[in-house]
Amino acid sequence: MHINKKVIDQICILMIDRQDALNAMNPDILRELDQAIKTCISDQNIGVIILTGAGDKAFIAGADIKVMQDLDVKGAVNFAKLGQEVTMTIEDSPKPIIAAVNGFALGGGCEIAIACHLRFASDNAFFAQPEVKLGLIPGWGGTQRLPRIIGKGNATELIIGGHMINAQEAFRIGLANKVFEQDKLMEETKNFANTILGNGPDSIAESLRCINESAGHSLIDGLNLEVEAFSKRFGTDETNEGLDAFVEKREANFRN
Ligand code: DAK
Repeated sequence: MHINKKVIDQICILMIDRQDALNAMNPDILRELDQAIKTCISDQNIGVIILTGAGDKAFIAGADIKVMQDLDVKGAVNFAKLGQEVTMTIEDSPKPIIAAVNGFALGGGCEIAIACHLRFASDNAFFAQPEVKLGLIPGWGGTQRLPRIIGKGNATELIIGGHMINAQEAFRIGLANKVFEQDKLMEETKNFANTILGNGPDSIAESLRCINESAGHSLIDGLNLEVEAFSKRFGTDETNEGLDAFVEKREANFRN
């Protein structure tokens, strides 16, 4: 088992723990992560998921290079599809998933981070898509998600340069949402998770769906999707509670 799970007050921390390989992902760990996230999604007692790496050096140092050494074309298709399945499970989660990037997020590790809804980084974090240095290209969605998050120019620079950038640079280009001192990362990430937990769970899920579906849609199709999702909120208990709480000058209680 390489995924440690801890649930406290509706926040689930999933920690990838394979420190002797800087948390590099092999097929077994990918499957384990996929299952762990699916279990969190169906657990009523979990509202936010935080994904991080064990130790103080790495979030995930990439796909396991030793596994890739033995791949033929068919094996590579399967490995790419498995990683892409995990990143889709993450991206499609109706519960927010925050990557707490506590060190190296390289190659497949960066791709898992960019599938998450938010990236909070420690000041010792480094991000890279170094696949071209290995004679590869990103295989778990890097060429598709990175341009959508940081723009085509920045993504191209990272993907064909293959170089590492530090947390501050990642923040500057919009790859990291926030940067914290290393020993504050989990505390600050949990603080933001608690902020999210104060908000309506169905409204959050619908917002994530609209944001995700905006990619690949024309603006007008995206706006229509938003109108549909927005209007469906009306008449629900959650929306009634949110609107009533504001008018009655009290905190909304969405989760009990
Ligand atoms: N895979 C396997 N082992 C890794 C690893 C990785 N990605 N990264 C680190 N390790 C292992 C090292 O081999 C070493 O193991 P031992 O030699 O002790 O057995 C241990 O972790 C500690 O690493 P170092 O001794 O190298 O530690 P340093 O502090 O000196 O350096 C480092 C840290 C992160 C700078 C360095 O380890 C490094 O450069 N690691 C490789 C990072 C990297 O290139 N990551 C991207 C991998 S490529 C696709 C599917 C997927 C992908 C692409 C295509 N298709 C199927 C189409 C994804 C590609 C990638 O992710």
